Amino acid sequence: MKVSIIIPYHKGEAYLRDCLDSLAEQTYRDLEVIVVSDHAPQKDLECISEYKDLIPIKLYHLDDNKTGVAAARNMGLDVATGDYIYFLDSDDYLYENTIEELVNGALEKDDDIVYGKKKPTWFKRSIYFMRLQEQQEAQDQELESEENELEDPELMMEGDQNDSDKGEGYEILKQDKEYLDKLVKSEEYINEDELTEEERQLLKEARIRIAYRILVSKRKGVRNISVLNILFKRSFIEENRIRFPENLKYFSDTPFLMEALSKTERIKKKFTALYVKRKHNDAINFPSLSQIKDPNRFYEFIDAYYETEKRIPKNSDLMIRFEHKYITYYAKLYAPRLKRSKNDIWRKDNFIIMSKLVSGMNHEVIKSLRGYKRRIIKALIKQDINKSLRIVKMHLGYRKLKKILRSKKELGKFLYIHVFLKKPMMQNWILFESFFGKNYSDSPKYIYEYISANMPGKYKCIWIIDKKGTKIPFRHKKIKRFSLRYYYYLARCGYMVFNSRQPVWMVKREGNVFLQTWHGTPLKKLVFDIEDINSASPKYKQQVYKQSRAWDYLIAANAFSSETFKRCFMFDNTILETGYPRNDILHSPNKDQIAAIIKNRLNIPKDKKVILYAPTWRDDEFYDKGKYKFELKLDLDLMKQELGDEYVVLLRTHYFIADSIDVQHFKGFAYNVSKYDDISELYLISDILITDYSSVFFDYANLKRPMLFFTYDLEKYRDVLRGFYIDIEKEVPGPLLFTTEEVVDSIKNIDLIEQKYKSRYEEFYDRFCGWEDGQAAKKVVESVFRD
Ligand code: C2G
Repeated sequence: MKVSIIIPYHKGEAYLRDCLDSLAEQTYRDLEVIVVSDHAPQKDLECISEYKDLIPIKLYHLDDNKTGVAAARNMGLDVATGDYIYFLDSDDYLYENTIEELVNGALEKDDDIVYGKKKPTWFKRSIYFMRLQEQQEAQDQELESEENELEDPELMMEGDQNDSDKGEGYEILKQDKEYLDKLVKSEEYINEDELTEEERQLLKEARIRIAYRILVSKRKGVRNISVLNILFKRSFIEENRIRFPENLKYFSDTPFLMEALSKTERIKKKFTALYVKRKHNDAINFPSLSQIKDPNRFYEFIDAYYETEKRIPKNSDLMIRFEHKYITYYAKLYAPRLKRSKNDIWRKDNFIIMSKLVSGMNHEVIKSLRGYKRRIIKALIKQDINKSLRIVKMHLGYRKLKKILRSKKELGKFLYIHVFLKKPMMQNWILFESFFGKNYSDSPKYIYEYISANMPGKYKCIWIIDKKGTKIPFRHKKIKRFSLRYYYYLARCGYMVFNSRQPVWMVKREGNVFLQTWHGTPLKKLVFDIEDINSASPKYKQQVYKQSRAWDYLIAANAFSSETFKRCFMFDNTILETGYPRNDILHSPNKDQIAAIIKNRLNIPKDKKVILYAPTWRDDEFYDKGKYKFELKLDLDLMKQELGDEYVVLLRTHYFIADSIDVQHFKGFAYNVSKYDDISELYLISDILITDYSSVFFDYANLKRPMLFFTYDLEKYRDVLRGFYIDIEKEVPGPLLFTTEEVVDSIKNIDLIEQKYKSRYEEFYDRFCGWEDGQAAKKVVESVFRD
């Protein structure tokens, strides 16, 4: 049984490779892969020939006068010779047994259609399967412990009882819809030979009903209805001449699938066949069809309805369900736009076109509607646009109110937009934030102190600080992030000095000056330089793009940062090439006195030298959004034993880390300084730095003191998670170490290490610290606060 796999291809070679790799690894081998190029670049297509020895692959080209997924898939259908057809998108990939599962499913009862399950992801293949394996291992461990529990005789008995319960009422005779639906959903094998004709008919209807529910009605909106991960018998498609409507760009799957559902006699669910649907993470430069914002989408939405209506019988069960779906989608998505859209022509069009469409629908459908949907559709039929507007307004207002009453953040945002933004902006108010309000630190701190010391009284300074009791010098106001006052100041301050991203919903006001200091020389690839983002949502690039449009100034600590920021943020406002204000303290003439004070404050014995361990966070180890795990891989026992006489160790986790390291057993040797506000002050008191892939080493280098790199997971971090801008093995000014023994050994021989890395350190210093002269805050303030 040959399966023809049809892949339309337009662009995205890296994605296509993942896709073809997954085909080359299919356990089912009787394949015919048909790639239809929709005017793809020649150089991309060359990669296809590399797969010729691995899979039977053929390349076709759409004619010059044709374009789009629908036309490409139709061409694939015309040239396919397999017994089955399977549509695959060039940016997605499969599990190795996907096709085998589907074919086995189809062969059981000679089905026309067998559909599997889709798994959304934004990971490339290597990471996706790596994670899956990790999850599987964790699950296996859990299962093992559950199995142990099962040995309890009482639990065993309970299990037995359940099984015998299942036997009852197991026949199809019950003719109960719900029961049948459950049966179909369970994918249980049913011996149809033992059924009566009537029962068989009922079962068939249940199968189509479930398929419709899964493939159409459960899909969010109409645009997610898709033919992906469905095996179609080719003779079924050809006998019914089912094709994609080529005039549709976004919704061409809908009429095709609906027609197939209405004509099939034999359809089956096979959820063991999995399809990985990849979400694109760069909606700015490489949007997927669903990420494109196109006002024509509405007209297509309408066309797709008529196209479907043409293909399936009026008043059929399927059509009635489909009409429901359309009404729901319209009420949820397009009706609200009657209010939101500023385009009058579109609004009228929207109204008239939809009212015509609804008028042609089955009356029972309209009658069965309730609440908001009923009111809006009735107004549509009466062609009363003003009434519709009122209904939509009421509906949206009510929803908003519910949201506001449920969450303080929503209330804050509401006041921000409707009240605070309406008040005048204050040109002499400055809002400061460092690491999302976690502490008083980083460049915003040094800029604030410079302004306060040198321009007293000129500005009102407001700090976003979450931690109670944070000590901040000079006159200022403290507010908590996401408190009502936070929204108030976010709306009214003329200046903002932030070291990380601001909220996406923040409105850039006319005349507002936003100084983004950022928080490190980039080592890990950022935003548009990341090919596959791994722990951020697919919205990451889109959001950072929007946020960075609001930044008027961005600080670069060195020429490398300056170049990188321009590219990775697609930034074209002013870059301040001044060095980092946060590093001024490292060049301060009285840094030794400052260090003595800090050492004293932290109760660190004066006679001990200090090792600072400051690792970064890991994209793939987290509990929840922004809450990352950290497992200490340094053996503190060994370190204390070997180094305790001469050194103490300061442990400093990244601000994203939620775990707290327990140092109780290491009193007098290990100190947890993760909550200490300002890491620059910790650099000052440290004699040696141990770090990994954190930008801390760019800053610490200003002190020219020795650095060690504890990179126990280098391969994973560099090759799989993010990718680095510099070659960490060749360019960092210290050794890469993989065990505590190596770390201890290096510390014992720190003089030798310093000598060995001397020239590399000098090069590194010139490249990344050359601009730093202790005057960065002054230079920044003079450029930004000029008035
Ligand atoms: N940091 C810290 N403690 C650590 C690690 C980092 O206080 N254990 C602070 C340092 O100021 C550091 C900054 O957080 O410069 C950024 O930390 P990175 O580890 O480099 O990680 P990330 O937040 O991903 O920022 O352009 C810079 C990049 O965005 C990296």
